[in-house]
Amino acid sequence: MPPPQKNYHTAAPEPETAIDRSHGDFPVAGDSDEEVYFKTHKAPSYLAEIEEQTKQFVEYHAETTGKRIALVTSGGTTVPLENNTVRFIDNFSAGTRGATSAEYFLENGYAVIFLHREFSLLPYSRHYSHTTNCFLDYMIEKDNKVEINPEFADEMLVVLRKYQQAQKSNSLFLVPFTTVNQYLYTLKSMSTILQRIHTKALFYLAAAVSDFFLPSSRMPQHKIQAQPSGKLVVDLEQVPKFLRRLVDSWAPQAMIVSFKLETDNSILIKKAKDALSRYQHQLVIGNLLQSRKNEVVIVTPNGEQEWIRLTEEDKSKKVEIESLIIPAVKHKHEEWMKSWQQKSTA
Ligand code: PAZ
Repeated sequence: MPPPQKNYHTAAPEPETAIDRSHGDFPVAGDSDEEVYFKTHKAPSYLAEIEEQTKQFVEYHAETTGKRIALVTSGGTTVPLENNTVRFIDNFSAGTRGATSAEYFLENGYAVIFLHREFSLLPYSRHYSHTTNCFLDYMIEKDNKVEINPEFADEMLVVLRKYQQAQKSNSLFLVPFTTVNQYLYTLKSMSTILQRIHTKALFYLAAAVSDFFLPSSRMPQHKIQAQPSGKLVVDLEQVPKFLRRLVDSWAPQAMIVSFKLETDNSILIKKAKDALSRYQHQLVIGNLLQSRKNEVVIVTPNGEQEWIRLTEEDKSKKVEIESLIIPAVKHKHEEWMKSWQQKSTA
């Protein structure tokens, strides 16, 4: 059994919360937005430890199992409005897509780094941790002891075995984030570490990352007080587009799959295509907020669109759409690895 993973808590503000202005407010001309971002925002205090554990995880699979590694991002990032954070902006994502996909990646032979919003859904425990699925509802009391309700025991045994197998084989590494800053720093570090396995790395970016944020240079240290105007006006800036960096320099050989969420069906495909031409990565999975659990569209750089839809029968059998998405992604990843092999032997 691998040693138990250490828990990091990302939801509490950093202990040292003073605003660091030592880097100045004016970036050197010529830096890209992404470079400016990392120069003007502090790395999370726990990052070095997580990097070390990630290196061990990647090295273990590179040397021992030879498994491909999927970095799955999941859940929503927050945008703090104060350094000692009382208020923050958040989004709807519960991490269902990410946690469910992580399970199917494991079933399909991948090792998984699960970069997730702390307290959002996790692979395996997700079956019992949602508020409408309280784990206590699965228990009964018998002779003064707690037991699993026999009605659910068979199903739970299946989940338990898969969970224990993932643990025993050291195939699942959980890494939390809360804020958009923690997410960006951690993603950057992990991508650089994953260069070790070249094309065997797969990025599956299902997290709902904030598009706007409050730069640390303008963040008040303490709780925002009532304003004389009776209003609170928040002036946010655009989060730099890190996907370009990921593709160009953080993980140039990895296969990169991003998600595109829209609420208007008529623009979904166009937005997916725009993302592919802007970032030059390998796959966009488009989904609509309203129907994301029942249908998605896989869009490739050459314009192919493959819809994956649950049939009525699938729905009645409680088939999860991720069980269909992951084999399709795995297939594309195999093609990606082959194309690199051909390039290197040509
Ligand atoms: O976490 P969840 O299952 O509730 O939602 C998943 C999702 C819609 C956030 C994901 O499928 C997705 O589209 N992520 C990318 C969002 C975006 O930045 O467009």
